[in-house]
This record gives sequence, C-alpha cells and structure tokens, in this order.
Amino acid sequence: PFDPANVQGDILAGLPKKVQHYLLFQIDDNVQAFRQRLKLLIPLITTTTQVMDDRSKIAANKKAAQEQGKPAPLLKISGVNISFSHTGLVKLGITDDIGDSAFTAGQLADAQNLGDPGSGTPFVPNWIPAFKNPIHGVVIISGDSELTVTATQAIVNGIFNIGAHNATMHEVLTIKGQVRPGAEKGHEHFGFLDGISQPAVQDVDTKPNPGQETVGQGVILCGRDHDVVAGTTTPVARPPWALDGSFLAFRYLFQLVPEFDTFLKNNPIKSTGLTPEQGSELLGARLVGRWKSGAPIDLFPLQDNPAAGTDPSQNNNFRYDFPDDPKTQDRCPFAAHTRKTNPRADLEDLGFPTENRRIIRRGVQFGPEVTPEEAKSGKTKFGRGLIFAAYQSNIVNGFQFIQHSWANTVGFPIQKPVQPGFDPIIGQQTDLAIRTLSGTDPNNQSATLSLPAEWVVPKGGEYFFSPSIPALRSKFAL
Ligand code: N7H
Repeated sequence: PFDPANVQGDILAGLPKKVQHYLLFQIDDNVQAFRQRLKLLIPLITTTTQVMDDRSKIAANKKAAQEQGKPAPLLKISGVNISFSHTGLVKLGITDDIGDSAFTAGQLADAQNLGDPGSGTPFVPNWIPAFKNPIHGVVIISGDSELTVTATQAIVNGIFNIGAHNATMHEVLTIKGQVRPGAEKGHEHFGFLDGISQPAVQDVDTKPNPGQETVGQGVILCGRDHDVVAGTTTPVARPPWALDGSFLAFRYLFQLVPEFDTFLKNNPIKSTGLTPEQGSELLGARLVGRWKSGAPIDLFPLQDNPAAGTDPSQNNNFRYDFPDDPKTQDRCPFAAHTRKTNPRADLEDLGFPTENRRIIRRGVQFGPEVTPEEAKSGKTKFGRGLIFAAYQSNIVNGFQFIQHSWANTVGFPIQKPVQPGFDPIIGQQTDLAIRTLSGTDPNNQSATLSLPAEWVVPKGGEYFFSPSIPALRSKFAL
C-alpha cells in the first residue's frame, strides 16, 4: 500500500521555503564510507508526511497572528531531500536499468536535443564548467531563512565530513535560491505569479481545485498506477527499489529581465483604447498565458483580474476550448508558455491524453532584484533566474518531451494553417537564431512577432533520481 511517509517531501508536497540551497556533490572514492554516512542523513530527510505537518504549523501560526492582529512570529522550519544522478548510481555500484534513457545518458548528453545553445562536434552547450563534469547528486536544503538553511547545511557537511581529511563527498557547487521579497513573493523574475498549475495526484491531493486535473500516482512516482510506456497500458520495467521514487529534472536557468521588459515596452499590442503601458502588459500576458497576477488570459483575455489570479477556485479553471473561440488565438496564442507546456483541450479534444506529460514543478528564484541601473540601461548586470526543478516518473515523457517536442517545436500544437511558433519564454534552438511566434496580436493573428534569441539562458542542469525512504535505507545506505 501507498504510504506518503515513504516519499521524499519535495516531490508530492514541496519543501516549504523562503530560502533553498541545492548542494551539488561528488561522492569521494571511499564509497563504503559515503554509504555509512548516508545512513546518518536518512533521519534528517523530510518526508511528505512531515511536510504536511510543517505546512499545518505554518498555517496555524499565520492564523493565530492574524487573529491577534500581530505579525506572525518566526517559525523555524527546515527540510532536507537527496537525489542521485546516473553517474552517482554507478559510483555507488547500483547498475540496474532504471528504465529512463534520458536519466541514464545524463543531461549534458541531452543538451543539444533540448536546444541549449552551444557548439562543436561533439556538441558542448554554453554551460558553466561545474555542469560539464559529473555531478553525482544533489542535497536540497530549504527553510524559513538563510540562517536556518545555512545551519542545516552545516549539519549535512558534518555528516559527510565535507572539507575534512576523511570527507566522503565534496561540493561541486551550491546554488542558493530565495523567494522574491514583499509583494513579489511567489512571482518569478519576469514578474509572473508561478506555481499555480500542478497536477493533482490520485489519493494524495484529494480535493483538486476546479480545472485541476488528477493524474495517476505513477505519473509522478515510479512503479505506481499509470507509470506506463507512453501510449500504452504496459507498466515501465523498473527495479523494485525504484518504487515511490521520482525523477528530478534540474535546470539552472538565467533570466534576462531588463531585456525582457524593454522588449515588452517597445512592442505594445495596439488595440483601441489601450495605453502603451496596457499594450505592453497585454503582450507580456499573451507570451506567458497569464497576467502577472496569475489570472489566466483564457478567462480574462483583455483585462487583468488580480483577485482571480490568486483564487484557486478560478485561476486554473480553463481548457482553451471556449465554444465561441474554436481553435483561434482570440483569447490565448497557441504558443503562449502555459499553452505550449500544458495544451489541455488542444490535445485532449483530439483524443490525445496529456496525463503522462504532466510534471510537478518545484524550484525557486535565484539572484537579486533588478537594480535601477539595470532597469535604466535595459541590460542585465547581475545573474538572476529560476532554479527549475520538476518531478515525474519518466523524464522522456515529461520534461524532455515538453522542452523538445512542444516548447521548441514551431508546428506544435498543430493548428493548420497557423504555425504557432516557439514558446516565447523557454522555446530555444542551439544556434541562437531569432525566434518567432504567431498570434500575439489578437487583432492580427497571422502576423508573426520576432523575439530575441533567448531570454531564458540555460547554464547547466542534470537529471536526478529521488529514491523512496525505504530504498535509501535498503539499497543506498549501509
Ligand atoms: Fe514555466 N514564466 O514566468 O513565464 N511557467 N517557466 N516552465 N511552466 C508557468 O501556471 C517560466 C519552464 C511549465 O499547467 C507559469 O503555474 C519561466 C520550463 C508548465 O497550465 C509561469 C521559466 C518548463 C507550466 C512560468 C519557466 C516549464 C508552467 C504560470 C524559466 C518545462 C504549467 C504559472 C525561467 C520544460 C502550465 C502556473 C499549465 C507555468 C514561467 C520554465 C513548464 C509564469 C520564467 C523549463 C508545465
């Protein structure tokens, strides 16, 4: 039977966070010592059940403070999860075929297929050096503040003797993320509310919001119901220890925010009655598929509705299938980021289920807010962006397919004679040529808009496997 206490907490519940560190590591040569040390880490690993408890505590703390009309007192919350890459499994001597070819090859080998800019034969992406060498795994450490997370990371360092003469692993890189400040909380760096649309998982998220689709557990967890070969009902062959684990597609994505803003400013949608500011705002919303508030443009095509943006009973309740809007881009461009990455009725109404393409997105923002100087010059000076982290039972069906076959594929979704074009946020090609999409102007839908080669710049990534707690105990630790 399924027990959420067996599943690492980031997958199904999401580690609560204001700050999150991704400690990317290599296992040192004394593998037995590493496995012994891993045993000491297991009690620290936050399970789904623990995250649910933490979330209740946070909610109760907030409610009590509201009732007393005071700011909520600080609540020290910290979470730890661990995942391994294929090279990490090999280092540990775990050589079973886990049933995911993208994972087994690793993300560096996939970079060209993902469209990451780069060059040469063999192809080398324009990544930072840390990601061009093997990374064996990642420890995810999250918490309420930098102080809490740093303290927890020190405990992790101590467990593995990082930096000491008897170290069992070493740090390749720690990427530090944090939720944006003030009213931008929950918004990514381009300014849009994120983390709204996630699939509900069968028997876990038992009260889905209106419009939120429920997927079989096996879409996210290996070995569970609906962990099947694409387009069939045949279960994917996996070793027994893969049960209740999940694959983590990790990407280090920089965002060119001043450049994005300047483009919107210079290309407002011209419609009767719109000021240039409103026209720029509408263009941004049509590139993403939502207003910055989170309100979906399929429901609110002409004007933002901030209350609806944060209202879970409204903000996911759409399918791109309005009867008065049969397959046009009146409300939403076919290539808008949310429509490309989850086309809903565009595919389902044609008889193509999208269930096995769904992923659960975690991750967090990194880098500082845009400075006045950057805003003025329209040029990025300080690195910022999204630490993208998405879970699924099958990378080939999930992240890889969404990036390669949807976001980067100009003919998707098929809407002849219209060519939708690139996903304007994440669609990409290795040669950094200009990208185009159609349908951004609701009054002239066949017109195409040319975009800069990239606003989202991939600088690294890896595919990891996040084992169940029982698998960590019996297969990974000693
Ligand atoms: Fe996206 N953005 O700010 O524009 N994303 N995304 N994403 N994304 C979503 O609906 C963004 C990236 C998905 O179910 C929202 O929760 C940025 C990658 C999927 O309707 C916003 C980056 C991939 C969804 C953004 C980025 C995806 C989604 C709306 C990179 C996969 C759900 C909030 C820096 C390959 C769609 C929401 C649905 C939503 C943005 C990356 C996939 C605002 C800036 C790499 C599946």
